[in-house]
Amino acid sequence: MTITEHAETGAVPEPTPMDVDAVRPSTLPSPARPGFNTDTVALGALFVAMFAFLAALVAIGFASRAIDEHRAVQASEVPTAGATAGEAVSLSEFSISPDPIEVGTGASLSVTNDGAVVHNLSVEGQATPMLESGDSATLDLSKLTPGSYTLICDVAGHAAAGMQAVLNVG
Ligand SMILES: [Cu+2]
Repeated sequence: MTITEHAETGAVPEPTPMDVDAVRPSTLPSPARPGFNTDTVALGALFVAMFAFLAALVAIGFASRAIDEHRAVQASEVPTAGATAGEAVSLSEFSISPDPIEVGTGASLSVTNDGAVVHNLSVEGQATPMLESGDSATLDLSKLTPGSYTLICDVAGHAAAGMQAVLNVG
């Protein structure tokens, strides 16, 4: 009876120190594990930081590419505006068409005499040579600042007869 009691009582206190010992080893390595975990986390954070840095570089690369492409588009739009430089103008009896004529600064006009008699095109002291029927010439407008001008034919009486057109620059 007493043996079994001892055994029982002995068996009861024994697991308690075992539990304490079981707890102690687990608590002892656990401070060490957080040490490992901290390093692992630090390494992980470093990798994440490096990845983020690389991703940022790639993003910057794409952004600068996008800017370059945008600039390229803008640059290609400039010659398109320049295409207006050679805007076709037709002379006839007795009109200048189109009217009005809209151009950007630095533009020029591609003038053709579609009439039967001699005509020219003149604005602010700039003029094409006298053009025979069917002839063409370029009228340089690069000296004109933005504003509204009147194009005329210099042949006597032609402007009064209707050979006038509004030229808007800018
Ligand atoms: Cu004329």
